[in-house]
Amino acid sequence: MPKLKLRKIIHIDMDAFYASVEQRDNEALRGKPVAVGYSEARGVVATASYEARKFGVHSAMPSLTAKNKCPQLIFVPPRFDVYHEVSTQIREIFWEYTDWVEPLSLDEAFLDVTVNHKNNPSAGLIAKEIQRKIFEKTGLTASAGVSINKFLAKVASDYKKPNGFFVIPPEQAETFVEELKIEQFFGVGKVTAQKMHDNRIFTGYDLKQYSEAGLVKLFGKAGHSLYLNARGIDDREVEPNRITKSVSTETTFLKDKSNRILLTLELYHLAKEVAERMNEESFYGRTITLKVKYADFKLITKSKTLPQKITHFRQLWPVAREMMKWVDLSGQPVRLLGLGVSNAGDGTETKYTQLELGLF
Ligand code: DCP
Ligand code: MG
Repeated sequence: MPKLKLRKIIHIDMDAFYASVEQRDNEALRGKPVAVGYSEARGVVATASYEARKFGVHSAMPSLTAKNKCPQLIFVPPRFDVYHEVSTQIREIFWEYTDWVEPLSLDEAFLDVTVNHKNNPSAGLIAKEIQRKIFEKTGLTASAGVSINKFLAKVASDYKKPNGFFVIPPEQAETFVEELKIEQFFGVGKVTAQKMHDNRIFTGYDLKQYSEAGLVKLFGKAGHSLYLNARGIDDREVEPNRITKSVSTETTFLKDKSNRILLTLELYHLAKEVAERMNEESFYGRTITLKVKYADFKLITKSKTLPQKITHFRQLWPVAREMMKWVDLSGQPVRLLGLGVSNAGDGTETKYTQLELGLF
C-alpha cells in the first residue's frame, strides 16, 4: 500500500442482513416485523427487520423479551448457507474495485480504494456504484460510509442506515467526531458507554477533554484508540489477509444434557462442521479444544495438541471423541458444547475465519 497521507476508505454494511434475506425470499414477510432466530425459551434474536426494531427488538435480545415487546413478531430460523452465498456475492463486487478488502463479518467490510482497479479517484462514486451493484445482484440494500480512515468510515456507514450513504470529508472529521454521541463510537458497547456517562462523557467533545493517560486509566488499552479516535485519527490499515487463528463452533442445547452418548452425538456434528470449515478455509491446526459449559454456567475447556496438523474429519473425530470421555458428567448437566481447532504452527495459515454461528 503506498503511504499516502490521506487514504480513501469505504465501509459497507448490509442492512438488517439475515432478516432482509428472509424478507427477500419470502413475500409474506415483507413489511412485517421479523426476527431471525428461534422463539424457544433459550432462543435469542440474531437480528430483527427494521419493522421489528420500531418495537425495540434488536440483536442478542432473548426471544421471549422480543415477543413481549412485539407480540406479532414473526420468528424465522436462520439459513446460514444462504447468508454465506450472499456474502460471497458482495465480496466479489468489492474485489472488482480493490484487493484491499477486509471483511469484518459476513455482511460488512472495509475497502481501501486510495488506489483502485478502476482508477476512479472518487471514493464516494465507488461506494455508490457498489451499493447499486449489491442491490442488482442480491436484491438487498447496504449502507456505505466513506472517509479517510476505518474509524470514520465505519461511523459514516452507520450514520444514515438503512440504505444510507454518508461521506465524512477530512476537513470535517474533527467537528463531526466532536458532535458524535459516544454510543456511536466504533467499539463502544453498553458497559463502556455507561462508564463514560458516569464520568460525564457524552460526546466526542467530552472525550477530547481527557488526556491519553487519563483515558488509559479509565478504559485500559482501549484508552489509546479512544484518545486518537476522539481526534478523528485512526492509523490502522485495511488488512486483506487476516490470519486464520482458529476454527470453532459451539451449540447451546434447548434442554441441558447429561447423557454421555447424546453429548458425543452432538460432538460428532460439531466435528463435522469444524472439519468442513477447515477445508473451506484451507486452515489446518494441531490443537483441539473442547469447551463445556454446565447448567450453572461453569465453563471448562480441555485441549490436546497433536504432533501433526489435522486435515480431515477422520483425524479430528477420534481425538474429539476421546476428549469427551474426560468430561465430568457426575454433577451438573451440560448446557453448551463447543469444539475448535487452532495452532496452525508453521505459518501456512490463510484467511481469518470463525464459524459464523453467532448466538446459536
Ligand atoms: N448477528 C448475530 N448476532 C448478533 C449480531 C449480529 O447473529 N449479536 C448476525 C445477524 C445480522 C448479521 O450478523 O443480520 C450482521 O450484523 P449487523 O450488526 O451488521 O446487523 P444487521 O445487518 O442485522 O443490521 P444493521 O442494519 O444494523 O447493520
Ligand atoms: Mg449489517
